[in-house]
Amino acid sequence: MTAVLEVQLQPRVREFLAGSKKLLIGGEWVDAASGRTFATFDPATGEKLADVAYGDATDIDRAVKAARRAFEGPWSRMKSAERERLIWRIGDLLSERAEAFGQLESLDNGKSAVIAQVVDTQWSADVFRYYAGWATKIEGSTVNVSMPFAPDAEFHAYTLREAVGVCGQIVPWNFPLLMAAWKIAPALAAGNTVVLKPAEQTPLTALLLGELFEEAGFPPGVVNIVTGYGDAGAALSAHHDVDKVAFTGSTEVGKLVIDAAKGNLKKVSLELGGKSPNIVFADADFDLAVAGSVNAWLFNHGQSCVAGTRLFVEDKIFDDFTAAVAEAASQVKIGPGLDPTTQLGPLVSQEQFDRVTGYLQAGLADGARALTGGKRFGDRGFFVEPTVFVDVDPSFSIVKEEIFGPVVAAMPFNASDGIAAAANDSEYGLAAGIWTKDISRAHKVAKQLKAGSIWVNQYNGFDTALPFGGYKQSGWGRELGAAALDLYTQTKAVNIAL
Ligand code: TXE
Repeated sequence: MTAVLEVQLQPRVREFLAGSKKLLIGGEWVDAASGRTFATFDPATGEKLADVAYGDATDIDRAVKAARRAFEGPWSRMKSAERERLIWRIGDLLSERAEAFGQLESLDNGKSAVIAQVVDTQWSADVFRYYAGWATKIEGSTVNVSMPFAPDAEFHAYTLREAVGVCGQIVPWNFPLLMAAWKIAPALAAGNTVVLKPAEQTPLTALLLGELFEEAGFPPGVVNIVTGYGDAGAALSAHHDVDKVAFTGSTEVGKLVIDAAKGNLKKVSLELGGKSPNIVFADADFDLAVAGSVNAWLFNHGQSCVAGTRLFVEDKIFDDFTAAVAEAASQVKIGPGLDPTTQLGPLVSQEQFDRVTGYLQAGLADGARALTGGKRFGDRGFFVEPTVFVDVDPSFSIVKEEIFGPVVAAMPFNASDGIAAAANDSEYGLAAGIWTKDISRAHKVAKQLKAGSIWVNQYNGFDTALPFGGYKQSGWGRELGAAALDLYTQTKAVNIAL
């Protein structure tokens, strides 16, 4: 971090960075049982930002016990209207402190502080407020029962929707605060307690969020936060007193979570990788589609599970369109997230930088041509140039695999051949974009695509009320909207003989 940028930090961020970063277990900030810590880094410089408690399986067990005590105790006795008030308060506190959260997220993750404030933090606040509203609206139903083998008997039957119990939640580093909000808010609204395991690359905003639960007046142990590495995530997935595990991360680790969860058959929801198609027809509004397509693969530096990284462009406009996309991408301002003029920050870590630059080399070695970019940016920090590849084949790794960086592979298509088969030619199925003025074609293609979210004449069109999740190897279950409550409730049928 340069001295110039350092002076811009909010007092709360300075104070937080200077203080010790412990685990939140049972309402107390505690060291890891082992006493160990690990470092988190500023990706704009590669320099150490802070040391954080290194939670492991022992700490996960302590946190699960605290979550169980809270679940069986004060939290289950609390009226839903009171839960609603507490969860809403988290939303308000996040909004009030959005600038500090944005700065801290920017320092830890590398993304623009402005985006982290306006998108990550304010949306997280909205997510808490949205699910606060649901706390008082989760209902069962009465059911007509007519048992054929007891024709003269009468029954009164109904369903109860109950909390699942203790929920383990494992989140990644691309949207550290937002992913925590997506998971914690619906879990609390449905009456569960939580053990959150943030990503080792970006543990800081989860800890700052942890402070808000005490301030808002939550009973101790309702939300527990254990910072650490994959071994802590594995211990949480395997723990026999955890009733549900929710995971966002790589498909590879998602499969490990399923295996670990088998021991007590805990419920599992997964939000995994993607290689989303973004389809531009020749009749689309050209300028809108160019801007939207750049946003589709470049937002969050391409470190987004929904990134539209397979750009299919109708052959008639392919050369003009890809040239315009490359030109727009080459104009993007690259720099540290704390600089308010920055549009593209560094990748999150050395590991991710190596991974993405490895794909750039693989693409070029396979014979792809970079219309712009193709290498690292500068010689310090984890910056990579936005890269538009053409002359690609579906067999190339840059077309098949999730890169999670600012890299797009563009391919022409002939509209009379249809586009669904090529677009669906992926093991993933998270999202897709369609750009056309022909509304009937938009509906037809939307129906043909195997993906959980379809955006027409826009990309990244998220809303808290809209369910989000993947087809195929992009995941299990749906987060956001009312759908997320299905992940965090179970149904009990009560049948009374009258
Ligand atoms: O993910 P991991 P990584 C993809 C993206 C990226 C790649 C690797 O392609 O390049 O994954 O990223 C915890 N049991 N996505 O290695 O390892 C880990 O500590 C339980 C897509 O960072 O999956 C972290 O908290 N948990 C994705 C979380 O899992 C384990 C977002 C995610 O880390 C564990 C991130 C284990 N055995 C990466 N091992 C998306 N869907 O948005 C690690 N973890």
